[in-house]
Amino acid sequence: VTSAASAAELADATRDGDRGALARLLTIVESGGDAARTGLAALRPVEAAAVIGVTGAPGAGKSTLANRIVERVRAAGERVAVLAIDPTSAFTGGAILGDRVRMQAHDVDPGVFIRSMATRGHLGGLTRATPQAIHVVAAAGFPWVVVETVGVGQVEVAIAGSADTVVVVVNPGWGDGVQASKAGLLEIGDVFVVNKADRDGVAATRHDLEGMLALAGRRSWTPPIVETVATDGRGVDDLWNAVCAHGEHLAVSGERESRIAARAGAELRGVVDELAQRAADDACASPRFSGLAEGVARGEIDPYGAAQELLDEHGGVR
Ligand SMILES: Nc1nc2c(ncn2[C@@H]2O[C@H](COP(=O)(O)OP(=O)(O)OP(=O)(O)O)[C@@H](O)[C@H]2O)c(=O)[nH]1
Ligand SMILES: [Mg+2]
Repeated sequence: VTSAASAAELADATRDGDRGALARLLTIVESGGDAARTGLAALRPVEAAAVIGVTGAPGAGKSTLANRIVERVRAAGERVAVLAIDPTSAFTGGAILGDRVRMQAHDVDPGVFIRSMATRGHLGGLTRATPQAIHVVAAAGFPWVVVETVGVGQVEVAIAGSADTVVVVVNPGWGDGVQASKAGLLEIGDVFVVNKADRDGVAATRHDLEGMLALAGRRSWTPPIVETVATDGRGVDDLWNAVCAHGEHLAVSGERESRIAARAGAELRGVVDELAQRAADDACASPRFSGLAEGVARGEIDPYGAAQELLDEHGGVR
């Protein structure tokens, strides 16, 4: 357990560009609790980073494309952090190792910081931890953040959806467009990428996407569809141009503020969840818990009444 004082020290060191401190602070932020609270308080205020979400089915080429985006940001002379969020990694460890190996080219570049966010089975905690990790890397001097999430499951899709620019990656063939629509990715995509365009079925997949996007109705921004071969870099200029065009759109439409607010909303919701969970844990650790449980078992008290007594005893959520 890291003390509150050292979390504040880590925050100072992080602001001064200490990468080790940054890594440790991110671990604290993942865990939540008082140390996270102190560390984040010591970091603020931080100018919001430009966040690019990259999402899509497992194996679609998200990491390879994220790598390409990192190259473009670096070519523009800006510093960039990558947060790779993989819900399965806690169990296999394999995907993250693969990401690290693939992204190794950037590991020697001080302008790039790569971090795998471990979920350790607490997927819900990522709703809070991801926006907070974005604050932390922004404070450490990375104005660009690429967030990679697998586009399956509500939490991952919500995390991807609160980026400033959401890049949805599909592949040709296998009805990927339909998969994307089922996962709720059509609604959140600002730029669609048909990656692995070296394979058959690109035109059909583009056609599917166009049809489904048209059905989804008009928005103030019409999401472009670009074709890439992430492995050899083909089409990556188109992707980067589309991302930059969307950034322009966010700036002129004022939509960037609403994206930032949406991210803050997700963070706030996550913190409320964390505090409520902690209050529940405290209440159930009460010495009165087992007695009340016996009362419920004997039918002497209803479970809601018993729960209320436990929560009242602890004065609610602190
Ligand atoms: N043929 C071909 N293969 C690609 C392309 N892009 C990526 N790949 C390969 O597809 C595999 C998966 O790529 P990743 O970038 O790891 O995909 P991912 O979506 O990050 O995968 P997960 O994080 O495991 O969900 C790797 O073997 C890549 O080399 C492409 O455009 N064409
Ligand atoms: Mg990946």
